Amino acid sequence: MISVTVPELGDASDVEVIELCVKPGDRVAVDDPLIVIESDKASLEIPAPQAGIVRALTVAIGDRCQEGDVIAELEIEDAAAVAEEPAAAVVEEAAAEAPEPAAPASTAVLEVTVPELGDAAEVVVVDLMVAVGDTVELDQGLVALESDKATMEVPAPQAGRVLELCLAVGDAVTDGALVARLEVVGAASPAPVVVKEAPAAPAEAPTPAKPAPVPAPAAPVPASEAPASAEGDGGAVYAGPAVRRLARELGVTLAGVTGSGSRGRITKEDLKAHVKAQMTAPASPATGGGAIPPIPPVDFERFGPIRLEPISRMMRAGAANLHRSWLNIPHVTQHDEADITALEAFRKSLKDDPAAGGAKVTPLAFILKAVAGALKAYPRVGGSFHADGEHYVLKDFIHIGIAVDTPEGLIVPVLRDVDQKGVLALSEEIVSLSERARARNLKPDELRGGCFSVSSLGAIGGTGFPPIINPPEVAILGVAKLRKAPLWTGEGFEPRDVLPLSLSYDHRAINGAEAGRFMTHLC
Ligand code: CAO
Repeated sequence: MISVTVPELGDASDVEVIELCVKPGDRVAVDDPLIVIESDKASLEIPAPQAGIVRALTVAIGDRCQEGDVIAELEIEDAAAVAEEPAAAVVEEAAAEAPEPAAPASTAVLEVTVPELGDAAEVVVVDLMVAVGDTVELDQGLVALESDKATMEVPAPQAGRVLELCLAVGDAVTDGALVARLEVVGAASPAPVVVKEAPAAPAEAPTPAKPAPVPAPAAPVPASEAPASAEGDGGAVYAGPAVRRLARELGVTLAGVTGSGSRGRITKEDLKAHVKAQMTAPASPATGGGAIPPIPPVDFERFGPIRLEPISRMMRAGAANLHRSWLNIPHVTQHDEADITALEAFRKSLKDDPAAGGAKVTPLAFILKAVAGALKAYPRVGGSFHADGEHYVLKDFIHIGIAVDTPEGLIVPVLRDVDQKGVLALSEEIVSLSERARARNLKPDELRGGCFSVSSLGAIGGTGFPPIINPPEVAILGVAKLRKAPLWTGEGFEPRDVLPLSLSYDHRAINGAEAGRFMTHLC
């Protein structure tokens, strides 16, 4: 039996389970998808690492999980073949009937939760008393919790092995919060713990010679060590993960919030009060700033029949990112036009060129190549502000994101080392990335690390638009529709292929002269 865990998530701290692709008892081949998870940026399938039979899914739709969390128990194919069907029914029976202790060493996963807390609405984790992989005795303390009045331990409800610790020191938790997952021998006992699934091997199944290898899930990052958010609120502030998540959603820097909890811990109420205070603070016309006046809600039904359409999670996350960028970054947009007559003639000639192998080559591949050249000449345009606020990051690589329009919303996959690739390779990559973006099949790695983005609306139309910067990048190129225009050659007007380009840049990072030079170089 192996435990399948959430892989490295890159920038995403947690993800939501949006689809279960299998059920207990299903036989899966290697790489068959088990579940689909979704972060703010993308959806990701977690595949079966080996062929086998799904013994248990330890997550449900809507659950949030983190890197290293166990999502399924898989009996690997060889053992599964000996065990024979109907595996699922046997597992369910094993869970329900709690077989005799004499039965071969079947294992179950116990979820240990925070017990009823009485008066205390919230307690803080003050000590982790065990580590992942530790063997624990019945009643051995797993974590220590502290309310305003007392300290308590959450004991192991059965002897077993710690598969995962789900809390970190400093977390604020309430009744029922998941503390740990324990692997125990035999079926799980009932209360006080919650047993989600009992992935026990069938009674007839041979016991593996060695204990099942369980990939050690990554220990959760203590809240106090959580990576700083874009707002830079990590590190010194004292707040639990739920409060940090809410702060990120609201775009609030926790460092500016006063905590009313014990030892200055910031509660959700503190955060809400902070936001309220900001919203109601009077704006001074002389100095600017202050709260943004909200747009009052409208009862649209007063004007005619309406329909409500759900907004996808990706659209909502995208909206928050765009809003944050628009409000935080002083955007300036520089417009220009490139005469790409020769380039277009060459591109069209590729259609009949056997060397191109029938590849779909659009102007975008050439634009990426040209941008890579311009970024080499003007590396600040591909740079980023350092989180310390005192340095600027110059990158010795040229990775460029492309905005892809998908039914779920806008997504920006990143092409790596664009300067080192040819136009045909880039063309293939654009097609592959955009197809996979639309099929929600991109890997987290393909969505990060960009130095610059290109948003091409050229196939759709328009004469130019100011694109919104995709932080931590400091510049983005908007591409509008190529058109035939009469250009003055010095002797007369000639019909030329003209491509409108718009560069939005962060004026704190790049000054106008540099942006102008970059655009001239690009054109
Ligand atoms: N002017 C005129 N025609 C253009 C053009 C331009 N600037 N750019 C592309 N075209 C043409 C292509 O050449 C192709 O025609 P042919 O097949 O005859 O050559 C056609 O338009 C369709 O191109 P495409 O859209 O399939 O491919 P692409 O490489 O240009 O773009 C991608 C790929 C993924 C960027 C695009 O499909 C997409 O999603 N664009 C939308 C991006 C977006 O939404 N940006 C806005 C972000 S801000 O809200």
